[in-house]
Amino acid sequence: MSRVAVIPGSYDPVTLGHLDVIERAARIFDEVHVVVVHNPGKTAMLPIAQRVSLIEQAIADRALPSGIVVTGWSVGLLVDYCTDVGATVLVKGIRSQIDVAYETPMAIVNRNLAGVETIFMLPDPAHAHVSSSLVRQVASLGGDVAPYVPRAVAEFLHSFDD
Ligand code: COD
Repeated sequence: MSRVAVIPGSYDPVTLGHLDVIERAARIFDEVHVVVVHNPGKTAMLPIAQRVSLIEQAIADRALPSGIVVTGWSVGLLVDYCTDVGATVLVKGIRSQIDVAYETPMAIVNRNLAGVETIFMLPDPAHAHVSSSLVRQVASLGGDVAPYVPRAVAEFLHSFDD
């Protein structure tokens, strides 16, 4: 039986921290679904289709392991997507106690709803300070985001510079 995991996020935009978690999960699981979800608690910068496209470009550029699927999901519970694709595990990157506090109730609810377990993965210390919101802020103020994001995202964001 193949082991399938889902790695959900806003990915607005995808960062080197996200990619590190995706790459390491793809070495553990046979199939990894990177699922772009609208987070109602956040004001989105990019449409979901654009976020999906940037993740696909970043994965192609880095020659990540095979078995990675990238898609958007906006039609119901995330665990419904998991059930549809036969995933029994969600993978979440954990940078701090704040992430633990945010993710723990969702992990329990997702297990109660559909028996889907959540695995917390620690970040590469090199990227532990990186977040999409930091990238959005630096980009909006005209700073260089290249140290924090894959090349495709840096090029996309800098294409709006004067
Ligand atoms: N290093 C490692 N991990 C990182 C880094 C980094 N530098 N940056 C972010 N991460 C992790 C985050 O901790 C998170 O686990 C993941 O990457 C995605 O992060 P974001 O910021 O792109 O996405 P979020 O936090 O806005 O995504 C929230 C979800 C959409 C995943 C969440 O709201 C969710 O699971 N929604 C499901 C809706 C649902 O079904 N709800 C009902 C049951 S709870």
